[in-house]
Amino acid sequence: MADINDIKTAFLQELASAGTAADLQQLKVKYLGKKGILTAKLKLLPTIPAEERPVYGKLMNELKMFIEGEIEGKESEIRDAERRSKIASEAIDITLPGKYTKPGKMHPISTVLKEIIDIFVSMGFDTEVGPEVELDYYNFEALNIPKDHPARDMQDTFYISDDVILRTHTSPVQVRTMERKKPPLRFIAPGKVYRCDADVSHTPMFHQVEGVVVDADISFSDLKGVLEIFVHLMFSKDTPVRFRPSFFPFTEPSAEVDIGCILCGGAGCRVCKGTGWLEVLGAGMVNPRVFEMVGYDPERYTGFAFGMGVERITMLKYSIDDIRMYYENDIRFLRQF
Ligand code: 2NL
Repeated sequence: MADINDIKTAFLQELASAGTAADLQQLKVKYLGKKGILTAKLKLLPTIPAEERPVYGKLMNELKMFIEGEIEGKESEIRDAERRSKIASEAIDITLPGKYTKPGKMHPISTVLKEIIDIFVSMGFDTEVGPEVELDYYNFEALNIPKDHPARDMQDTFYISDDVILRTHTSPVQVRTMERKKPPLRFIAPGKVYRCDADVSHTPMFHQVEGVVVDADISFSDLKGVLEIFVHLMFSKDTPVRFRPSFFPFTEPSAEVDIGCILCGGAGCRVCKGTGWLEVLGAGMVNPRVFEMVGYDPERYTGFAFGMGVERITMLKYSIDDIRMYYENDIRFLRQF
C-alpha cells in the first residue's frame, strides 16, 4: 500500500516539472506504458495475498485513473498555453497608424478637356480622333493653307520629313473624318497638337478641341447659338459673348469669340489687358474649298467649325498665369486643383 503512495508522490513531482507535450508523453510511457511502473506493479498482483488483492487492485486502478486524468488535464493546460502564446506572438496592433498613400488627382488639363467634351456630347456631338504624326496634306493642303503660309515654316512646325509633320491643330482629324463619312455630321476632335514654340504662353505640345457641323442649311446663327451655349455651360450662364471678324484659311467668314473677362467682370484688368474681354475660341463657316477637297458638294452643304486651346480655357478657369506650370509636374502646383 505504501508503494501506491510513493508512486503517486513521485508522479506528482514529475508532473509538476513537465513543461512540454514531449515531457508529458514521456511521463505517460513511464507510468502507464507496457513496460511502465503501473503495469509492472499490476503484474505482481498474483503474488499478493488473496484477501488483500481486491483492495490493492482497486487502489491501483484508482491510481491509474488518477494519473490518466492528471496527464490529460496537464495536456490541455499546455495546449491552451501554447495557443495563447501563438496568438500573442501573431497579434496585430490595430491602433498603429496606417501608411498614408497620397491619392492621385486628375491633371487640370484632363479635367477641363473632359468638361469640354461632356458639353459638346450633351449637344449631340460625336468624338473623333486621328494621328498626331500627320501628312502635310491633311494638316495644311486640304485645309486651304497655302505653301507660303507662315504656319508651314520650319520655325513653327515640327517636320519629320518633307511631307510628314507633327499635327499643328486637330483639323486633320476633321478632314479625315469628312473623307470617310457623308453629311450630316456633328463631331469634335480633341487631342494633342505640336508647335515649335516655347515661352510663358506657349509649350511645344498643347491640347485643342476643334468641332465641325455639316448639313444642308447650316448657318452662322447655328454657329453663334452652339458656341454661346458652350460658353454658358463652361463658364456661367451670364457670361457675355461677342463675335469679332477674323481670318482663317479654312473658314469664310471667320470670327474670334470673346467672353466678358471672368476675372474683372469686364471692368478691365491685367489678364484682359484692360479690354474687359478674353479671346476663347476661333470659328467660322467652313470654306467651300475644304468641302471640295473632301469630296462634298459646296452647293449642297454648308457647315461651321471652331477651335479652342484647352490650356487657355484652363488658365482662365483657374487663373493660372504661366502655361509652363502645366507640364513641370510640380506636385505643389498640381495639388491645388
Ligand atoms: C483657333 C481656331 C479654328 C477651325 C478651327 C476647321 C476645321 C476644318 C474646316 C474648317 Cl476641317 N475649320 N477648324 C475653324 C475655325 C477656327 O480654330 O483659334 N483654334 C485654337
